[in-house]
Amino acid sequence: MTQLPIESVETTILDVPLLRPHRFATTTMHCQSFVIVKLNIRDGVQGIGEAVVAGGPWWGGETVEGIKVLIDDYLAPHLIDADASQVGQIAARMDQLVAGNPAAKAGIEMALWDAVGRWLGVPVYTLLGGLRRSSLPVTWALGADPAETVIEEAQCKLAAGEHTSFKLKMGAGDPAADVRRVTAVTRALAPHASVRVDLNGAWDVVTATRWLPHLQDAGIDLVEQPVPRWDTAGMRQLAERLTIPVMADESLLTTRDALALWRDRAADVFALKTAKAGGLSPVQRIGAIAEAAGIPCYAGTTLESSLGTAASLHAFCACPALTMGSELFGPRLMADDLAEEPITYRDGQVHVPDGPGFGVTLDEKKLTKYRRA
Ligand code: MUC
Ligand code: MG
Repeated sequence: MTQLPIESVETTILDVPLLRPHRFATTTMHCQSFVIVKLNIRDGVQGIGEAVVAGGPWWGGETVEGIKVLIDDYLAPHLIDADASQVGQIAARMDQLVAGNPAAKAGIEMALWDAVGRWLGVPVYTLLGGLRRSSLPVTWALGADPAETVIEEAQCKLAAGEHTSFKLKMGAGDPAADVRRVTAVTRALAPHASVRVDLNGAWDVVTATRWLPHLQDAGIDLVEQPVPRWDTAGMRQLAERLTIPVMADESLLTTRDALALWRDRAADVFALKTAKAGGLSPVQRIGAIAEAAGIPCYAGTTLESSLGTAASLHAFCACPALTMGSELFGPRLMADDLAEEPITYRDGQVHVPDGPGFGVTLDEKKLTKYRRA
């Protein structure tokens, strides 16, 4: 008996300006775009999801424009009359219909969970096994900008008592100059702050072997994805050579990736992300492998709004292996918030919202304001 028949699926692209440009190794973001997914279900129940990429196709190959077409033309027609309470069945069907495209699938899977939580009147974390923690520390991500720029920004965050952990983007330009930049930042912020780096796979293993020991000596606490996603042998070499942990991000998309990374001892820490995994259930499955393998996990960001951040928090706060904190700073980098009541950031922590579904409500006025023409 179909409990929650889906009557229609609406997708809307939103473009929200950032408070400052966010510079990666190969591209710079000035605004974040979202595909807001509305699942309209009989009896007025509605589930909201958010599909997001990190500022364009450079990270995982998806774009918000492609996500909208994929959902509208290839997934939504198969969702009509499906039972939204059968999240796993619908997710499996999506995998039959479409290979890859985890961010698009995550937007729909998220909306399914939100609808079921609202229908039952419970927070989604209850449906995922309950909370292991109700908040997560938040690392603030600094762009691949000059040392003085990022030092000033980090010192403002430190002075405000908002963040004591910072992630530096690097990998753009000459490695020696980049290492000098990161060393200057690390020395300027120590001992009041933790600094880690994310290379987004920009270096080869020879360059990483040459330069990462210098950053380790400078005092960084962790290195994320130093070499390309396919070079898990290089990740293993670096994990064996360094005393600071090596975290897998681009190398870790699926449960199979997680098993292989553990088997090959190719990462000390797993970065989990709702968008790259394909939703909350895949995050839980990867988290379960990490827990069995004794590999601690970190809650990564794809620069979600308060909506996507809330959804991710429900999964991350219910995940036993998620002991390395988060970088769920997205809503604080944006010039406006898409939720009627923004996510709570307090004392350097981000707090999972309570209330049915994800506990946040899409602000329809912002949907209108930021809707792409
Ligand atoms: C990542 O970890 O590669 C999105 C924002 C950010 O600072 O990093 C990316 C995701
Ligand atoms: Mg990363």
